[in-house]
Amino acid sequence: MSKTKYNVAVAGATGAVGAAMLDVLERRNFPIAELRLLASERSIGKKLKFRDQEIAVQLLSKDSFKDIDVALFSAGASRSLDFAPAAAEAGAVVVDNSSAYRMDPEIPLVVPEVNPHAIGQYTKRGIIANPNCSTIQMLLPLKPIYDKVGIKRIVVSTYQAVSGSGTPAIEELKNQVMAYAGGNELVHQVYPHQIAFNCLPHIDSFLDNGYTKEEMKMVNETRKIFEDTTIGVTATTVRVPVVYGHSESVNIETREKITAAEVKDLMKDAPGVLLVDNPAECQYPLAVDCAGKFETMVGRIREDESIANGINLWVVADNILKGAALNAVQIAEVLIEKYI
Ligand code: NAP
Ligand code: 3JM
Repeated sequence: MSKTKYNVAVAGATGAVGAAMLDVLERRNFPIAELRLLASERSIGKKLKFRDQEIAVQLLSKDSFKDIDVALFSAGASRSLDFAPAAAEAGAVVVDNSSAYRMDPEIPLVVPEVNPHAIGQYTKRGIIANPNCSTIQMLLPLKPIYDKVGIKRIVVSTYQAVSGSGTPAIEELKNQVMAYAGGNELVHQVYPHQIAFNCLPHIDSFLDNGYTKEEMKMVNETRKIFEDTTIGVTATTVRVPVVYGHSESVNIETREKITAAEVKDLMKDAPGVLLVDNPAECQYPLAVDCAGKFETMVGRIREDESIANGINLWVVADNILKGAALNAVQIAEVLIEKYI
């Protein structure tokens, strides 16, 4: 640490992820001198609470970043494209939560427990990308397995919470549940279909290969973070009527044999991972238990009896915390500890 306190900007401070950023900065006691809160015209003058202060929200513009050391962005991909370069130009290091820069070869894509060494590459463009929520929580438990026995292929299906689509989606689910209970018509705007009492195999837009962008984020980001272009990944991403917490069924084929007991042992020491795996007592990771928690929960670990070297895992994390705000703040912590 070269300074004792840092000037931090949060772009998208009024959103679901922005609010979690403030919460995480406070909970982890990030050393802040000035906190600058930025959002759209709609929020100018609105006040947000941080520690014992009330801070007024300012308009996000190219001039917002004078004297800022770290800029945390979660205002959507097009705002990141429009304003992150200006923030970097002004001398801030940007940690971007959107998909805008993730696959740019000059921009590091980082999960601090998995590839912290990549953070040093921020010097190229002044921007570090935060991976997609579903990728982050999958790679935490896979990292120690990858290091020990190698991973050839991953087959993942996700069960993703509506909070990943922002505050309006949470309202849509709640309104539909109330309408259903009252015998009224279910109205949808955020999603193309009813989300209450339903599962939508459709997150982000469809591509020519039949996959969604969300599915291809998991494929491409995994390869970039593991620095392994040979790893096979296939994903099906599904929106489910859960408010907080993404769940994932992860099936892997390893290069060498590993037993379920050995995987459980690895999980006990894996950074950021909490092993919850006692089926006899009905204990396994649940979305309703992960809300507000920093750990990624892993359970239902068992051998895939259909192939020689296969393992199944059930992985659950708070998509707004480890999937977005916490991971971004952890990157900022490494930055101030080692680099700025
Ligand atoms: P949200 O609740 O809808 O909040 C959106 C935020 O962006 C609000 O603060 C909003 O400000 C701001 N914003 C929108 N348009 C703007 C503009 N033209 N100029 C300045 N600010 C603008 O969404 P969210 O769930 O927090 O997600 C925000 C972004 O974070 C997403 O679009 C995505 O890129 C990223 N994200 C990443 C992950 C991940 O997996 N890493 C997960 C979720 C989200 P107002 O309140 O003033 O409108
Ligand atoms: C999660 O501006 C946008 O369209 C953002 C949409 C979005 C993203 C994204 O693509 O950045 C919403 C929720 C993500 C993400 O993490 O990839």
